Formats: sequence, C-alpha cells, structure tokens
Amino acid sequence: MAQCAGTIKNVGRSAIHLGRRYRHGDMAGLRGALIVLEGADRAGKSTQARLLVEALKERGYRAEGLRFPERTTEIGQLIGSYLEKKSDLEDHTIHLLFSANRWEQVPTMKEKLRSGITLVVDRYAFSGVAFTSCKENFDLHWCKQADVGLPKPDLILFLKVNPEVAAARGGFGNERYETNYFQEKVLKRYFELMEDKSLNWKVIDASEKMENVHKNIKDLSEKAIQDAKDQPLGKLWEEDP
Ligand code: NYM
Ligand code: MG
Repeated sequence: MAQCAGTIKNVGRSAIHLGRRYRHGDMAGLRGALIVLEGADRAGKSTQARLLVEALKERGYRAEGLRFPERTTEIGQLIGSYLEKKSDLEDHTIHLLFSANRWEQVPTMKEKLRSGITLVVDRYAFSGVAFTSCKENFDLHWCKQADVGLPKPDLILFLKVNPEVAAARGGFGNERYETNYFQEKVLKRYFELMEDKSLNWKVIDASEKMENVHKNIKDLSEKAIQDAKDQPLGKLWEEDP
C-alpha cells in the first residue's frame, strides 16, 4: 500500500514536471531562441548576458550562454593571441578566423536550439562586420560574406551606452581595437547594420541602472522565446537587402 501511494505520488510529480517542460518547449519539439547581445566595449554585454541566462533559468526556461570569440578552441587561441598583440595576422585572415570561430560552433548551437535550449550569445557576426569594416579598404558587403548562412538570431539586443557613462565604467584594456577612435567608428558601422529591417534589432539604453537594463532585456527575451518557439530557425543575411 505504501509502495502504491509512493507510485501515485511520483506519477503526479512527473506529470507536473512534464507540464512545465511542455510549456517551455522541448517536449513538443519546440525550439529555443537565439538571442544575441551586441554593443561597444564597456556597454555591459557580458554582465547582462550572464544575468539574462540566470533569470531565464529561474523562470523555468532552458538557457545557456556563449560568447564570441570563443578563445578556447584552436582557432580561438589564434584570435586571442592576435587580440593580445602577441601575434600579427593579415586583416582578411583574422576576419575569416573570427567567422570560422563561429562556424565551428554551429552544429552544437543548432543541436541545442533544436532541443529547446535558448542561447544567449555575447557578440556574433555583427561584431565581426562592425570591427573589420572599420579597417582601411574593407566594406560592409565583403565583411558579411563569410557569415552568410549562420543561424539567424531571433533577437539582437544592441546595448547603447553614452560615452560619459562608458568612461565612468573604467578605461579600455590593452587589446587591439580598444581605443576611443576605433570604437567610435565601430559604433557607426553598428548603426548601418541596424538599418537591416529583416533582423529583429532592439536598442537598449544601457546607460541606465543595471537592474533596469536587465528587466528590459529579460522582457524582450521572453517575448522572443515565445515568438520563436514554433518558427523555423532562419539563416543570417541569406537575402541581402
Ligand atoms: N571582435 C569580436 C572582432 O573584431 N570580430 C569578431 O567577429 C568578434 C566576435 O574582438 N574588441 C573583437 C571585438 C572585441 C574583441 O571581444 C574581443 P571581447 O568581447 O572583449 O572578448
Ligand atoms: Mg573586451
């Protein structure tokens, strides 16, 4: 009898568990959302990405964070050494390595999205294009080509921070590109990329208090998860406007 009661209790519990999982995706074959954070250095991308993953998990979603460049892979180590100025690489070459560093993660990303996991990505192809296209003799069109066909983000959060607030957050590090002059050029490129209305860009005022920025990001992300769950995953820049 005791055993029987126990069984009933367990059945009840797993039904609740299944109900919860069903609501948030994977049991019905519903996919997770691909959410990207972009913005200049010191905009708070990494902090907000971490807070977002934690908040989504707390609310019962399956969510994981990733970042580009992913410096731990072999390609990522070449990139890391370039950014730290320990090595020099020809400009097209490093651009293509940044892109390859994304492509090498694509099978894992697709698998996770398919299984219902929402991915929160700290920088993506938009960083790749915004940074390289600031170099002499590079244009946006060429810079986009290597990333055409990557999984298309369901939401791109652009963290916009005014220069005074960014300055108050501390100085730049010593990596390549970490100068005011370069970053200002990068921002202009981001704004050009944001004109592409086939992508779901949202500009976030990241000069506000961390908690307010977080709430804003969390609300937009939950909506994106709901909207994406029964839509096929798109391909980035396949139909170039
Ligand atoms: N960066 C990042 C690029 O130039 N191209 C890319 O494709 C990506 C993903 O690397 N200054 C630049 C932007 C950053 C630097 O990024 C390292 P982080 O988020 O500081 O690790
Ligand atoms: Mg940095």
